[in-house]
Amino acid sequence: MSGVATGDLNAALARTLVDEWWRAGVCLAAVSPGSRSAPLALALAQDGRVPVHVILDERSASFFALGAAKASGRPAVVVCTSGTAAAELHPAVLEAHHARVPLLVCTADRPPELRDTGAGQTIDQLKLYGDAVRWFAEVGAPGEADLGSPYWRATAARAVAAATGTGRPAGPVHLNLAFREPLLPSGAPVDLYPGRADDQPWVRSTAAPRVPSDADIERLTYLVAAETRGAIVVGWGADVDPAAVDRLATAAAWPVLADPLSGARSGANAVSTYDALLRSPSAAAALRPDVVLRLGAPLTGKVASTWLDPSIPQVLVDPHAAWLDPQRAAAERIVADATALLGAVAARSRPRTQSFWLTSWRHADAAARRAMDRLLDSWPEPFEGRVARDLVAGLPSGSTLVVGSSMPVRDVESFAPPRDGLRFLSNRGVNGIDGFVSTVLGAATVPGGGPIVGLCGDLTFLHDSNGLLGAARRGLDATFVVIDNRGGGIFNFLPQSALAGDQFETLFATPQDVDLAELAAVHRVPAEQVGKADDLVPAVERALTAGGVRLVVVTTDRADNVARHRQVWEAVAMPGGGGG
Ligand SMILES: Cc1ncc(C[n+]2csc(CCOP(=O)(O)OP(=O)(O)O)c2C)c(N)n1
Ligand SMILES: [Mg+2]
Repeated sequence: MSGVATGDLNAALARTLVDEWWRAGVCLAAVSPGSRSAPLALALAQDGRVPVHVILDERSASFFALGAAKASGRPAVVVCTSGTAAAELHPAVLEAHHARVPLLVCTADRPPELRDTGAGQTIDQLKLYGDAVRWFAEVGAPGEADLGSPYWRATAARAVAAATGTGRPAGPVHLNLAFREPLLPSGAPVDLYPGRADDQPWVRSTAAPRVPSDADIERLTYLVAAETRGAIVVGWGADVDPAAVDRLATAAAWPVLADPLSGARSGANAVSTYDALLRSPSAAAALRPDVVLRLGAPLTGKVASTWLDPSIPQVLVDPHAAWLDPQRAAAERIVADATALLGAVAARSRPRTQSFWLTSWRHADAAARRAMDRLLDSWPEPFEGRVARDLVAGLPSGSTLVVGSSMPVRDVESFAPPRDGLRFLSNRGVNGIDGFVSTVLGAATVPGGGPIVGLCGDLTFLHDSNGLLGAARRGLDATFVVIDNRGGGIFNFLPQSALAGDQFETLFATPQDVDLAELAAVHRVPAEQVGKADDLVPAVERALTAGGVRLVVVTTDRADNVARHRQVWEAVAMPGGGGG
C-alpha cells in the first residue's frame, strides 16, 4: 500500500511539470476540458504563473498555442484529455514540426492496464504523431518513488530543450501522461522534489550558435567579388536580420527578392514586383542571375521559384538544417547563422559602386510598381491585390500581420511594397488553411506585441470559426480582415476552373452560404463591411482603435479577381511597365 494517495501523486506530477515550465519561460498553456487531464488543468490554474486559456476545441487550442509560440518565440503548452482529443492536435503538431515552432503537447491517458481493453475514450497514444515530434516521452503513471527523484523535473526540462531546438531544429514535443483514478488530490500536503535554486529549470540547455566558418565566409566573399549578376532570395523562416541582408546586397550590388513573410522585404535593394515582372519572358531572360544566395524557404509564388531553375547555381544558407529546397537547386549548402554569415561577408567585401545589373533591376521594379499602382488605384471597388498592398503599407509600425494561405499569402508577395516595422507571421510550414483564427488569437496573447491583424479568405476563416468560441471574452485585441469571395478564389486560377457544368463550383470553389458578419455576431465579435477600396485602411484603423476582437469583411468576386490579376500582369509586361 502506498502512503501517498493516487490523486496526490497525480497532482504532484502535474505541479512539478507546471513549476518547471514556468522556470523555462513557457508563454502560455491552452487547455481543453476533459476528465483525464484534470490533474494538469488544476495544477495550471492553481499555480497561476503560466497564463491559461481554456479552449473547447482541441484543434483550435493547439493552433492558439502555436500562434502564441510563433509570436513570442517561447514554448507554449497544449493540454488535452485522452482519445480523439489527442488526435485533434495533429494538424498543429505538423505545422509546428515543419515551421519549427516550440510546442509542448501534453496528452492525458489511461494507465497501461486500461489500454486495449475497451476502456472508454482510450486509443493508442504512444508516438501518436510519429516522426513529427522532436521528442516523445511516455512519462508513466506517477508512483511514490518519483517523489524522491528528479525524474519529473528532468523530463519537463528536457521536453522544453527538445522543443526549443537545442540539438535539432525547434519543434513539437509530445508528453503522454497516464493518470490513475482517483484523478483529484485528497488535499493532503505533498512535498515536491525541490527545483534548482534561483528559479532555474532543472536543466538549462543551450545550443552553440552555428557560427559560420572562416572557410565559408571566404568562399562566399570570393563569390560576391566574382559575380556581378547575383541575387539574394529570402523566404519565410530565413531567421535573418534584414539589415544584414541589405548590407550585403548593397556591397554586392545584388537585388533582394524577399517574400514579405521573411521579414526582409525592406531597404533600397528590395525588389517587390518580381512576381509580376518575371511573368514577362523578356524580363525573365534579361534579369536572369548567374548565381543566387538563398536564405530560408523558397519564395511562395511559382513564377519566381521556377524561374530560379537548377541550372542557376544556388548557395543555400540553412541555419536550422531544414533542407528547404524542393527545386533541388542548391549547389552548395551552408549550415550557419545567416545574420553572422552575411554580416561577415559584407564587412569583407569591397563595395561595387557601379552596377548596370542592379540598376536594371531597380528600373524594372520601379516601372512595374508604377504600372501596378496606377491600375490598382484606378479601381474604386476592392481588388484582392490592392487589399494586400494597402494593408501592408497602411498598418502602423510595430504591427503584426498574420497572413492566411491561399490567395492572401500570394497577393501579399505579389503586391506588398517594401517597408520596415511590420512583422509577418504565417502558417507556411504545411500551408494549411486550418487553425487560422486561433493562430491569430494566440499571437495576440503576447504582451507588448503591438496591433495584430489577420488577413485571410472566407473559407480559411470558416475552417476555424470554432476559434471564435469565447474569443471576445479573452481580453485580446485582434482584427481579422476577411476577403469574402464566396469560396476558394485560388482555384479560379487553376485549370479546373474551366470544368463544365457546376463541377468547379461544387468540387473546388465550394462557396459556403454563410454571412460572415452574422457568424461573428453569434460570437459577439463586431464586424464592418468594406465596400470601397479606399475604405479598407480606415476601417482597419477604426477596428484597431476600438480594440477587442473585430472583423472587417471585404467582398470581392472570384472571376473578376482573376481578370484583374491578368490585367496587372499585362500592364507590367507592356513597354514601360518594367517587363516590356
Ligand atoms: C487544411 C487544408 N485543407 C485544404 C486545403 C486546400 N486549399 C488550399 S486553398 C483553399 C481554399 C481557400 O479559400 P479561401 O480561404 O476563401 O481563400 P481564397 O482562395 O479565396 O483566396 C483550399 C481548400 C489546405 N491548404 N489546407
Ligand atoms: Mg475565398
